[in-house]
Amino acid sequence: MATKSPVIPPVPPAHQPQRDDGDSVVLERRTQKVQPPQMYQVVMLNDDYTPMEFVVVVIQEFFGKDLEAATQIMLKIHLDGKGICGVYSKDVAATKVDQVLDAAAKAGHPLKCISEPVDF
Ligand code: TYC
Repeated sequence: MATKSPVIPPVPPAHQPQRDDGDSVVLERRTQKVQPPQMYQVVMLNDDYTPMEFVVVVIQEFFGKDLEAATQIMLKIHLDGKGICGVYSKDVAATKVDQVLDAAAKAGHPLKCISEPVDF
């Protein structure tokens, strides 16, 4: 009975060990092909009705900021119309948005936030 010999795929020349004159083996450096994952920023929007204190508490609670940092972010949103609360992977950013919108709706405030790719 004939046995099948294993099929060994050829190694591309670029990845074959290169021998120099001595005994050492030099492997060619591979270029990095993977990209870092796209990150998403959670942007909170200003409105005329949500109390400042509520926004500060939300930023502390969901974005891990201390009172001073949360107050600075809230004031920036109040003055500029929007501000970045944090930068996360896509799923985490979406969860933060859900948490903020849920807390605002439960408290009866129109506070809104969105997530968008960084460098949008
Ligand atoms: N502009 C609101 C006020 O004067 C405060 C506020 C700040 C609302 C930030 C939303 O994302 C916001 N009460």
